[in-house]
Formats: sequence, C-alpha cells, structure tokens
Amino acid sequence: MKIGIIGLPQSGKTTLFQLLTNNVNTKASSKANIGVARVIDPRVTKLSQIFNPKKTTYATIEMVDFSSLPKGQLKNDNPLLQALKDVDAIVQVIRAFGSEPLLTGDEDVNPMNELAQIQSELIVSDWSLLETRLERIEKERAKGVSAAGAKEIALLNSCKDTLEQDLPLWTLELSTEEEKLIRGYNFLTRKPLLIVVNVDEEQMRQHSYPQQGNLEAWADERGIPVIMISGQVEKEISQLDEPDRSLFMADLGITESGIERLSRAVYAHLGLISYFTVGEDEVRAWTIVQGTNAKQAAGKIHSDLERGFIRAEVVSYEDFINAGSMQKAKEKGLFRLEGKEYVVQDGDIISIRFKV
Ligand SMILES: Nc1nc2c(ncn2[C@@H]2O[C@H](COP(=O)(O)OP(=O)(O)O)[C@@H](O)[C@H]2O)c(=O)[nH]1
Ligand SMILES: [Mg+2]
Repeated sequence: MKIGIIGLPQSGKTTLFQLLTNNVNTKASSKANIGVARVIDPRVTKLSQIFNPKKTTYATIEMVDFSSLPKGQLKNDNPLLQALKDVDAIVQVIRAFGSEPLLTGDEDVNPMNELAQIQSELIVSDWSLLETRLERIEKERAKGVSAAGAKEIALLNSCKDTLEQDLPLWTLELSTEEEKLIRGYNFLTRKPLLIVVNVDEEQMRQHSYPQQGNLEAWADERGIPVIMISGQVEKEISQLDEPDRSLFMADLGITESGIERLSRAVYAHLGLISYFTVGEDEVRAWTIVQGTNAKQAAGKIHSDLERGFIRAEVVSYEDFINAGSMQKAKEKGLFRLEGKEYVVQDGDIISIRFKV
C-alpha cells in the first residue's frame, strides 16, 4: 500500500515523512521522496514480548513525500502527477502553526485556504485529463475508429460535470461496472483522502487551531478523517526514551503518538485490518482488506499456502492475551478451526494448515 503526502510548501510534509519513515536524512528536493513507514501496532510489540522471536515484522506502508505542488503544476505532463496517480490514498498536510506570511498569499495561517488550493489542484488535474480524453474520443468517433462505448462516454461526461461543480469524483456513486470503466484513469479525486493538520505544541495542548470548526465541518460532511499532529512534538517524542516519553505525552494529554494515530486512521479509512502469525522464528503483522477470507489471507503469506489451503487455526488476539499462553488458549477451547470461507477478523492470530 502506498500513501502520497501532498500540501503547500512549508506545511510540514517532509517533517511528517521523516517521522513516519525514520528517515532523518531526507533533503528537500524537487523530486518525490519515497520511504517505508512501520505501522506501529502495540499488539505486535506485545506478541513479540511473549514469543521472543528471532524476528519481529510490523506491517509497513510505503510513503511518498511529494515536493510541493505549485499552482497549475499537476495540469502538465508532470512526473509528479504520474507518481501521484500510483498511490492508494492521499494525505494532505495543512499548516496551522506559526504566523509567518505563507504561500497561500495570506498574512496568517489559513487552513481552509490551503485545503481549497490543493483540492482545487486535484480537481483541475482530473478535469484536464478528462477533457483531453473526451476530445480524443470525439476525434476518433468522427473517423469511426473509437473504441469507447456510449456508456463510457456518458460516464466520462458526468465525471466532468461533477468536477465542473467543484466536486471531487468520490462524491459520485458508481456501479461496479462504472467503477471498472474509470479505474484505469486513476483519478486523483477518486482516491481516499485524509487530512493532517500540523499544529504547534501549544495548539496541541489546547486541542485547537485557527478555523478548526470550519475545517472539521468540511471534513465531517465528506467523511474525511482529520488528524491533528505536531511535527515539532512528534520529533521530541521520537527522540525520548521511556519513561520520559510517556511522561511528556501524558503532560500533553495524549496517549498515542501522532504517527500511531495516523496509521490507525489510514487503516480505518481504507478498510484495512491486520492479522498475525506468531512463533519462535517470527512474529508478524499482515495487512488485508476487511472481508478477506482465510484462503486469500493465506495467499498473502505465500501462494502455496493459498493453493494448498486446508484449514486455518485461529485465536483472537484478545482471547490469546486473556488466556496467557497458546497452551491455555487451546485448553480453554479458544482455538477455532476455520475453513477457506472464514472471514478473517482484525487481530486474528492465524496458523495455516496446507498441503501442496
Ligand atoms: N513550529 C513548528 N515547525 C514545524 C512543524 N512541522 C514542520 N515545521 C517546520 O516548518 C518548516 C517546513 O517544514 P517541511 O517539513 O520542510 O515542509 P514541506 O515544505 O511541506 O516539506 C521546517 O522549517 C520545519 O522544521 C511543527 O509542527 N511546528
Ligand atoms: Mg518538503
């Protein structure tokens, strides 16, 4: 899974990227920075303490830090745009800290304006793609060589209408068939969106920042998660060891780092869950889409496990922790033998029986 971080210059994208990926050497550059973020899951940490395996593997998310997107840049055949088309979700970072004049052209921080500017860049980008495509289809039809069917053309036109009303394409309710027809376009405004508001320490303590009400109302209406993070505070948290770390966080009134909150929000918004495999060799988290069955989930580990799938031995994380050990969990009958159609649940600890 790949997440693209976008936003105006100086909003804190690179800072966030560095925190997420532990990549402190990233330089500001005109290209996109790519890194891998570990999804901090306390359950994996706990399982690792219990099994003491040779290796502990957290789930990961590939992060792309897009250098800032100046006005109009996404309209062109920009390599950045190509890279952005490739992500599974977009995180827009918005600056709420500081009071220096900003690139929004405002005298003070203006989160709503930052939001509007970037969102309109995305809309314009999709719109120009559609316009080019529709023009080409028209020319081809005039020559009688267009492969595009009437359904596709009608759909593309309704997409264009939507964008012309200044609405992102995820506001369109599409049938599975329509969804298939436009999948290849990789429209930016059809990708899941999350918003990170970058605040300073004081704002974090107060739980407030300029225009918070407006921003949250905007996001609520659209079902978009808003995560308040302070790049500055996160940096400090990441540099502290226990118990100072917990003390500092308690002082701020938070129990989870912003990075943890962000990964949880990404999982929830994209409908992702984790299941675990455990043992002396490795404790590992696997990411799957909600609704994945046991056989498909086994395929995440290895195609042989999917092909030769017989049964899955399953115990939930909670049951396992409450029982205290695998042995006790088995004695208490908390282990279940599930078939290939079993829908894997978040936190399932699974062992696959297979034969190839
Ligand atoms: N005070 C404060 N400064 C921050 C915070 N996050 C980032 N910065 C600073 O803001 C500037 C721009 O950050 P950067 O991550 O490079 O922004 P980008 O242009 O969006 O990649 C840098 O000088 C950062 O140190 C924050 O939460 N608080
Ligand atoms: Mg940057």
